[in-house]
Amino acid sequence: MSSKDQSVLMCTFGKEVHEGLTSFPKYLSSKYFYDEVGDKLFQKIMELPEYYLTNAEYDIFKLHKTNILKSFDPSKKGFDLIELGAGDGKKTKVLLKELLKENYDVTYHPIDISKHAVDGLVENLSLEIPELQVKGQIGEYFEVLDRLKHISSRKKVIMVLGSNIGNLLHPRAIQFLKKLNAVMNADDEVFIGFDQKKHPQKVLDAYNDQTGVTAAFNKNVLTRINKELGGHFDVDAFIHWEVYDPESGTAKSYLVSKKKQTVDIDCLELQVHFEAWESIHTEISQKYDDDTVKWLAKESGFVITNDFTDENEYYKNYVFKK
Ligand code: AVJ
Repeated sequence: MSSKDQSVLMCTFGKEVHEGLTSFPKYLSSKYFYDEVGDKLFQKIMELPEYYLTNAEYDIFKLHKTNILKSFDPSKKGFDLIELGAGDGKKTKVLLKELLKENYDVTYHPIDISKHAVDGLVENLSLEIPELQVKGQIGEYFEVLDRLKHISSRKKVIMVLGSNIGNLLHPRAIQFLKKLNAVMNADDEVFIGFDQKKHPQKVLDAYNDQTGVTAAFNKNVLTRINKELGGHFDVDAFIHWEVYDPESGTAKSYLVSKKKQTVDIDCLELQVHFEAWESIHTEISQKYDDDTVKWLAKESGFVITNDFTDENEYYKNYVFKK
């Protein structure tokens, strides 16, 4: 990334923090969780017993890898596998190893908003699967889509795993899927994970673990404001709070101020006032059912051609085509 890109990203961060913390009710975007510390905390989340999503998707890959790959490239003509929000690529490696074993001709393009994650993954793959062709890219979902069009003239399979789409409210999810649709050719497909509705307690536990890793992850956005924007948040003056609405399927995370307080953010020349028990909304993690996914696909010009689930049916991966 050039230093210009970096300063643009930094300015967007400052602008959005200003916007969110001067709004009522206050909010911050969950995309800012992921700095170096946030990446590590998210990796710890994925190892938590309560955070069933990662294992469920991992199980789907283990269970259905042969059929998943068949759906990607049935006649082994070669294709480009693009992963949006690749992170540490742990689950994807199951597929990547199988792809090579079965002699598919593939180039893997992991894309992530975190430079740290992309660099780490590319390095790790060069050691663990040296035969694999890898081209990492850094960027945000919406912005990176424009670059995808020109990635190659072969078939493209675009993966969005981890129920990452769940961070978007339905209208923005549709906007995102429409944009994906627009850069795809008739033959291309999307392989996308949607966490399913389930016992509300199971969802709540996943986002409010016993050991407090999720709380630390949520609070890290305040630490990041301290580090990058000269903020003076005392993170212990906030609690992590999770709610889940079984009707809408929306899990929401908040940071709640334990007291009336004023926090300076030097670089923004901003003083943020909190009433006692005032909240900052920081994340949504949407849960789905088949009808909702069908509706999202239809609204964005896709049809569902296949789906794969784990034995508990906690989680589903769907294949979308134009
Ligand atoms: C990476 C967005 C899928 O919402 O489940 C985990 C992030 N937040 N614990 C999710 C997250 C709190 C995660 N996604």
